[in-house]
Amino acid sequence: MKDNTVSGIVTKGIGGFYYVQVEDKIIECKARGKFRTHNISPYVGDVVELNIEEDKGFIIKISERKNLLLRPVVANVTQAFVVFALKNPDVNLTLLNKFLILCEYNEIKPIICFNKVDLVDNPEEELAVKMIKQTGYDYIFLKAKEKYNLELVMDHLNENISIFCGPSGAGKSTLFNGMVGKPLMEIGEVSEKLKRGKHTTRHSELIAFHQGYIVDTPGFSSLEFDFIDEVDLKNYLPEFKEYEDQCKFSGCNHYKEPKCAVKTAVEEEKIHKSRYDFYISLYEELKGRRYKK
Ligand SMILES: Nc1nc2c(ncn2[C@@H]2O[C@H](COP(=O)(O)OP(=O)(O)OP(=O)(O)O)[C@@H](O)[C@H]2O)c(=O)[nH]1
Ligand SMILES: [Mg+2]
Ligand SMILES: [Zn+2]
Repeated sequence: MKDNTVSGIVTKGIGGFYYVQVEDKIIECKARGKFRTHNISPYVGDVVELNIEEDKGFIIKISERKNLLLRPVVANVTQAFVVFALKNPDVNLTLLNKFLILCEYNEIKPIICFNKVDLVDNPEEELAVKMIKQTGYDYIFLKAKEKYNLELVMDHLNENISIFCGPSGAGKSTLFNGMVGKPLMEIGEVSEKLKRGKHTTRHSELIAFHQGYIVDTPGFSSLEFDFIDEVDLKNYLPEFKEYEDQCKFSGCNHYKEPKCAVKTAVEEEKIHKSRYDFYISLYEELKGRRYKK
């Protein structure tokens, strides 16, 4: 009997089976019983070791994860295309900023994709675009439906595990399918979204693409942050960094402290007010939650 151990990456998990890419092959695997008894599951994105016994794979080891996103569950993500439509649906700034916090927290590089630029007169004048410009993050204007600028997205892929996140209806699947060149995921109509049963992307799957992997995800509209301590929140807004050394108090939370350089930068319009207002409202929310416990 042939018996050997190889390593690969989990690209899909359905009904107790895991599909593991080993070099250029996908091997259908089961996880060893010990994972079930310890309540540990391999996730999409996990680097695993498997035993191959007569063409069947058994996952025997999961490598330590760089990170683990929970909604949807994907491990070891290095880059996120944060997709928001400039219209239909309108940009929810709070949600956009929450995605960015989540990226920073997980050490994922975000690239903001402003989609549906065909629906606005001047994308540069949109509040969300002005805000993002001041963060220093990379951003791309897209018309996913017309495949306009998709090559800019592809140029950023490199050897990453890239996720596409953003609210339902933003155009993630359209973008994703347009790049891959064949429909992998169902595309839904915004107007149909409220009707039961008519929905779109259901599970995550890693797809080998260029030198890396891309993941399509279900849309989400709210994110929880209970794992972040309010005093750490400031570390996840990178444009605050260059000012915080000049705050009067070391460890300044840029909240009610006097002589705060971050607040001055907001007044001088060097930091976008929407980002600061978002920061304060999330800071207060996290602080309030902690005292309730
Ligand atoms: N006007 C316009 N519509 C677009 C564009 N890109 C996508 N759409 C439309 O937006 C709708 C939603 O697109 P999807 O790709 O399904 O959006 P999604 O982000 O994957 O949505 P979920 O899977 O629900 O999260 C579809 O009707 C698309 O045809 C665009 O560039 N311009
Ligand atoms: Mg979708
Ligand atoms: Zn400060």
